[in-house]
Amino acid sequence: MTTVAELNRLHGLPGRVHFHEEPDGFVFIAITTPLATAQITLQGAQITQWAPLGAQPVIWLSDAATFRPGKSIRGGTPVCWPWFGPHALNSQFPAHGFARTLPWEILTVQEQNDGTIRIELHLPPESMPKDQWPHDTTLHCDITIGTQLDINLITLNRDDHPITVGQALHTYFRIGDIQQVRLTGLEDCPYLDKTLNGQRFSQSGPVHFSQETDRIYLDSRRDILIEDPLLQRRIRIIKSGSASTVVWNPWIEKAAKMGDLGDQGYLTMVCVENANAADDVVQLGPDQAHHLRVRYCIESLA
Ligand code: TA6
Repeated sequence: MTTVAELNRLHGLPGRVHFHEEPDGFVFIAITTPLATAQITLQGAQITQWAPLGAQPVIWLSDAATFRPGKSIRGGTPVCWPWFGPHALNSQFPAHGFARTLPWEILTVQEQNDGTIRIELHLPPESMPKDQWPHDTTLHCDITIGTQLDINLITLNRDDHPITVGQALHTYFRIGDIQQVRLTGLEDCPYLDKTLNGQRFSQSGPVHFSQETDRIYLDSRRDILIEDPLLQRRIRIIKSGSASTVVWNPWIEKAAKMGDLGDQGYLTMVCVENANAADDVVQLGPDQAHHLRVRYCIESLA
């Protein structure tokens, strides 16, 4: 694995992009620009912090998050790939796939003409566990950081046979109070309610939160808005290449059992995940690529 000194020599941008390492070897990328600040972990290509200049953090990270190699991080933008949720056949395989708990590699780091920072990473194919994923596939993640946050997750099937990929950007958003937040953009979408054994319902009106909420919305292709009256902002989620949207808040009991969500963490987070899950998993033929793209931006409610 490339040392942090080497990473800074190859990809560091003085005053903008700096690599640093925590005691147990966890490597972070710190991004500071006139537009925004952010932090990314090499493990999982996970954005653990992002705040446009002068704004409250938009990405939520648990106060009780732990950073241990091979262990998922509670918060940020976990990459769920090449399946979402439990593995369909083998419960021993990790929930949400292996991409979020493996070390990724930097391909390029650039400061672009508009002042944004673009970082391209990939998950080395040779690090993908062949017992879990006996396919020849590449996985890239392009991240552009500015007053907006763009993520493009690119899967390429290099095999001579079709593959089926489930995926999600399992993003945790920072909100003022889950009891006052509502989501719009999911009206009339069918959804599978995982708190009710996956029963199918249709969304009527905005989504409000008053209990554990764990839903896979299907055929959900419109912008999703997180309306946050306490922080007086809305977070707009613009997506393409994603037919599903997963909405999750563990609420009190489940949060207490999780151990890494913090005491009152559930109150200030909501997961709105751009996905291809359940009925919407992606079939890729030989040499076919799929792009799962999101753009997060904030708008004032004042
Ligand atoms: O996306 C919602 C969900 O599938 C929930 O069912 C819950 O398991 C959550 O993901 C967190 O999963 P994790 O494996 O990160 O603890």
